[in-house]
Amino acid sequence: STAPDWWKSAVVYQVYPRSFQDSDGDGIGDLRGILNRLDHLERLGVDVVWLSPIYRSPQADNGYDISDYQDIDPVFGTLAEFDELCAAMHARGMKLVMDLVVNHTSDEHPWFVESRSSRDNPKRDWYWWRPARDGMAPGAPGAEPTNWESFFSGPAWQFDEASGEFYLHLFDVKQPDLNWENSEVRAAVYEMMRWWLDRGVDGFRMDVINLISKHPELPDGPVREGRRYGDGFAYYAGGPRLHEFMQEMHREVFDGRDGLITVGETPGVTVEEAQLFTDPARREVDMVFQFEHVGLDHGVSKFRPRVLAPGELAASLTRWQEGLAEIGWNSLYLSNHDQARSVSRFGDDGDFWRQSATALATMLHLQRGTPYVYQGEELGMTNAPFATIEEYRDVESLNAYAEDVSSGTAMADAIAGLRAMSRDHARTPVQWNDSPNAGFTTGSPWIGINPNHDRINAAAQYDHPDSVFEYYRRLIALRHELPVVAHGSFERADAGHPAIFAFERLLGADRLLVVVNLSGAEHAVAFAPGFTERWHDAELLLTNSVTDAPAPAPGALLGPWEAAVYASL
Ligand code: TEU
Repeated sequence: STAPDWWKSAVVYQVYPRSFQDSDGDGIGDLRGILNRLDHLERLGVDVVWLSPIYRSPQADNGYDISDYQDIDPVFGTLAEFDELCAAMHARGMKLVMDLVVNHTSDEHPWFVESRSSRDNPKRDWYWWRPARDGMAPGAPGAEPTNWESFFSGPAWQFDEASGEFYLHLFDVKQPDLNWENSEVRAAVYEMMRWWLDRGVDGFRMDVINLISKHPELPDGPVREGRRYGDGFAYYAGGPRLHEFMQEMHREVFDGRDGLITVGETPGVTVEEAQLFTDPARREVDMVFQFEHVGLDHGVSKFRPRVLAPGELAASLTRWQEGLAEIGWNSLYLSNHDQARSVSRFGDDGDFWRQSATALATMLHLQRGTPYVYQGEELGMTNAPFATIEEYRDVESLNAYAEDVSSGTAMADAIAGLRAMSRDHARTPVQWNDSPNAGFTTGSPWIGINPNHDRINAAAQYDHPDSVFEYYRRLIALRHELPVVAHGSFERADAGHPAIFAFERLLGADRLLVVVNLSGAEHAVAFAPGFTERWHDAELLLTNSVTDAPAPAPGALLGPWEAAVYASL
């Protein structure tokens, strides 16, 4: 549809092509594999498919290091196969969103090859080049132009012997940051974006788009306890020209086109900044991925996680529901290719696996915003039981492990942090059936397949009324059927025990009440004043309970991970 805000009642499905479906037996997922699985996506009822990068890439960061923005990497297929997939999705009424990774390129991109070739190359200023600090010897500790730490451990600057300067890479050394201060860079990016939209693409997910404007004076950041480098986030994110660039991009790329959807990935964004990004009057992006809830369990660092207290997740999501209630729009997600599996991380992948997977889905999909389903989340896929460092593949995880080992900060169990938080948990192949390779490949998979695919797989869940897949299908159908789900207001309704998360959605006379027990213990439901009267005669619309339907009345007991949705329509 091309109604201006069609994306408010849409559900987006994220495919990580490398791990979705292999069709040529090389153990790596590919475009033809996705084509062969479109029935699964249509059955689930999703409206939009976001593909993680499929462009030509050395795969240093699994495709988030791009060496040709306008070609498909041979490991995934060809441009002709892309066109076939795009047409097939459109034929089924699905839209296709590409991953836009333009804060940085691969160091093998021709732009960077030219830029590094000499200090007076015309493309030198397309990247961030700086001499060693204060004329220090480049190899001396602290010689880097700023003290910033990379997201992937170690310094964020790499010395280039040939041209005698350092270049900035906020991520891997093979991912040099583009210099968006340079209007030639911006023009080249916008031209590439228009080329994809002209080819039929329906929008973009914009990788770390809040990093494209940096504070040009490049100041040092504070060095945190136990860290070797400084935290430069305040200086390399949310810079002074960020919204200027976003509005220029909208004018140069999106103006005059309709039916599109755009989402900015903005690590560390605040509610106030998210309002600036998503206020429609500002013509920047439709929504952003904020990171508050997926940062809650980070201890002193991501790989030193802490256990959340009951109610922390609900409180964080409530802050964002309230923060963008009047201006802007939320994306709704718990999973993606960078986050450990939500049922393992926020639920219970043991005794209450199905119950907690469906409770989390209820809580997320019935909030105000556009929900994102990450491949396998609709099946309740869990973290992988990787027991040795050799089973990990992700550059972020491997670098963090190497840093721990080299700096002697490793814990007794040197991979405890990876076991809990590695991005690889999200990257094990989708579990299609209980055959040896889960139906993912006829070859040997690039990463281990979770052994629990013998019981957690799509074939075992299709048409089973109590399966996670069928529950997701019903939730997605609700968003398409009831305007109150997409357009209703949000109001927190619970009181009493913090493990109970209840909220009301209102649109005119239509009302929904969502009540979820986000814990493994039974708790009484208590409502804030004013809700009790409104909900004494509610009609049960949906529950994940396979036994009894809990009444919404205050004092009713909700079993472990029980969720119920009541309606007055
Ligand atoms: O992720 C950016 C990002 O913030 C994550 O790397 C996150 O900070 C990290 O995983 C800790 O949670 C985007 C892509 O989604 C990611 O896959 C890429 O590795 C990264 O940018 C660089 O392109």
